[in-house]
Amino acid sequence: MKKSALVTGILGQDGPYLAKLLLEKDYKVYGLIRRYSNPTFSNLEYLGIQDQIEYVDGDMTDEASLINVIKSIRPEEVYNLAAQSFVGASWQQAKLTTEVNALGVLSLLNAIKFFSPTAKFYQASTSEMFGLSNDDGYQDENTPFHPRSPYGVAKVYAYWMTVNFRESYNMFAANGILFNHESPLRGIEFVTRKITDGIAKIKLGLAEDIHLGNLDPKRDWGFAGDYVEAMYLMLQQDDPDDYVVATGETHSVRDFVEAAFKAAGIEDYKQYVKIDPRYQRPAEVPHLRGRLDKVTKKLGWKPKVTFEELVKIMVDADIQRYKKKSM
Ligand code: NAP
Ligand code: G4F
Repeated sequence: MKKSALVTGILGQDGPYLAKLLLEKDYKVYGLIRRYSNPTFSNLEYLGIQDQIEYVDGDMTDEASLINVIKSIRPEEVYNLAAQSFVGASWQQAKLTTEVNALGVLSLLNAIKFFSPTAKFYQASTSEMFGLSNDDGYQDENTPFHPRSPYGVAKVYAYWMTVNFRESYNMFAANGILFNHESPLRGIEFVTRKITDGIAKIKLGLAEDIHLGNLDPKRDWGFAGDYVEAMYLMLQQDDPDDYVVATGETHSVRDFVEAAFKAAGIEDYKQYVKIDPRYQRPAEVPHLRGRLDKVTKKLGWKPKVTFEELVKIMVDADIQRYKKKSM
């Protein structure tokens, strides 16, 4: 019998990479999708796996739909990747962000507790929970949380609810505290993809500049394809636990801009970048850098793709995409 896994957020960035990994390991993969007037399967198509997933209908804000899904498929593993994941939008849509990212997780945990209590549960927690936390230059599993956005606040709730279900009901519930991870499948509004997409347009004469907010914040950026392996490994352990997943390196947004223009063969980037206050946030997370000792020691996980390789992969993919479109 094949092992079965339910992946929420299957149409996003991480969902397709994780689904591909699980399919390679011979899992039966169910993907949760919500009603949408015009859903896009383009990320699954990009990886060539759109026909290998069994799609199930549900929405994180509709508890009954989650109960129906869990009751009907009783998956052995549940990866909860669904979220309103764009930090910038979370000030405008704080309540929606809370309903999906916090209360939605409670609903899913309850559905599992009642209808598939032995299922192993993965919660997509985030370095945004650290926010403004005091640290020694790194954040790890013991760093206190100080979220800076409604997104971060909602994720802290979901983190603790996951811990609480583990401690209260003896469920296998694990948090992956993932630092920023990117890829050619990254949503276009996130800064890395906005930069690489913008550079591709500039390179091919389709745009003149890129409008960005604050270039000073530092992030620990890795490759999404590496990070889904850590998610999988967390659920293969005998005991549930929480893990930071990161590269241990940090770079500013400015560094990313510079490296991406360089990867596209454009040396003098400054003339193409316009600072636009519309993209600055009411409260910023200035510095993220994860310490990956625990995930390396306990799970044997390490990132494979370097910062420079990641930038190049993304720039090349966007240039190819626009070249294909124009053919
Ligand atoms: P993403 O590309 O934004 O994907 C999120 C997915 O969630 C989308 O497929 C979206 O569906 C789905 N979703 C949103 N609201 C929903 C709802 N009400 N019901 C059901 N599904 C809903 O995010 P990602 O980058 O893959 O990240 C995956 C998870 O990891 C998220 O929870 C994110 O917060 C977390 N995380 C990400 C990073 C990172 O750097 N990428 C780091 C740490 C944690 P639609 O396609 O229908 O919109
Ligand atoms: O790419 P971002 O929007 O990602 P952010 O806010 O770090 O959040 C991402 O990573 C989190 C993990 O730490 C995830 F939990 C979350 O779901 C998401 O995947 O912004 C990165 C930085 C910020 O400091 C932002 O202020 O880039 C800065 N920035 C500067 N100009 C910009 C822009 N961000 C965006 N999106 N657009 C800009 O024009």
